[in-house]
Amino acid sequence: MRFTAASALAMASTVSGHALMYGVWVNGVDQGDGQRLYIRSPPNNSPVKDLASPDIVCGPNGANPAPAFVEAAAGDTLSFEWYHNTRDDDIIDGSHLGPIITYIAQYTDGDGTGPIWTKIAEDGWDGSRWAVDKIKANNGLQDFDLPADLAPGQYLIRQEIIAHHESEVSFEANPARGAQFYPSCVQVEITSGGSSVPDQSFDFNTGYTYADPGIVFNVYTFDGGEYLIPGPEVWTGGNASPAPEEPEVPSSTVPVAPAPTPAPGDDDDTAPEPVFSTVLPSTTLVTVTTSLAQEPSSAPTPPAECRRRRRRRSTQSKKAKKARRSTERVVRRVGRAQF
Ligand SMILES: [Cu+2]
Repeated sequence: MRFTAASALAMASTVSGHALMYGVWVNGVDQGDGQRLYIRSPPNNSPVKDLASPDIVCGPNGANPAPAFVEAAAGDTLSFEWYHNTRDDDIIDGSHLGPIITYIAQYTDGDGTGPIWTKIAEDGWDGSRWAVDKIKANNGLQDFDLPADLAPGQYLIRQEIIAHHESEVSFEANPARGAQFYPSCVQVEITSGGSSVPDQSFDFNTGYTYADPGIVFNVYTFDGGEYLIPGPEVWTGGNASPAPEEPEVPSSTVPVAPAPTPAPGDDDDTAPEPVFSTVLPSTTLVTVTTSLAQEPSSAPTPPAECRRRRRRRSTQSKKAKKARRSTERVVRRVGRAQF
């Protein structure tokens, strides 16, 4: 488009709420700025809304491989870090309520279109907060665990924020509105793991539709009940049984249940929503938020790292070993550079 004063104004106002991915943490260790290095970063923080577009998969720059990969092992905890205009700012406008969903695919140099994706994590509405509320309170970090039995190799991991502030109508019916997708594809090399290969064959251009109640969704009239996260169920191929790796978890730590447990009584329709696994981390995060209140948004990296470490204390013993191991992990140049 031609750049005019009018379009500059339009952009200045519309850019205000959006989000971009900055980088990746592996077991609590910052892997550094990954933009255009190991992330196929879009040119700006604007959303994608057209479900028929290849951009819905990895964004407008999704067909251009980045020069590097982040290294991790199966079972590692990854944190994808988002921001609004500068790192550690307000992350995303508070109006942009919605879920954060994470998918994986075998690595491709292509744009990610086609039936290649498998959902490995999702975070929607937990009965009181949206996933977006939580990353805003968590310095932009969205945590998820890699499947414990994931096979080694190169992958794309796609995480998206879906913002619902204009999604009471579909983009198809009104291109001025519609759900806003912020997809970001990270190049990851799994250096060690098991033998499970993700196999859901999900295709965003056909699997996400405007008939999906989790896509065309009115967040303003939402009754606070159940929100149906778009896409397939989370793949459990690598996690069918819990990994037998935690002899050192203190008894005060609440064990992570493999699945929500049915409420014992099941006799009261007005009872709170089922407790999802996301509730535990969110309680931890609230504490941290208050202690962060006066941190300047331009704080240098070391304090930021301290803050994040504190947040993880509940799982510290479990993660400590891994964190040490991953300290030496660096982004490694792999394969052909494509410039
Ligand atoms: Cu926005």
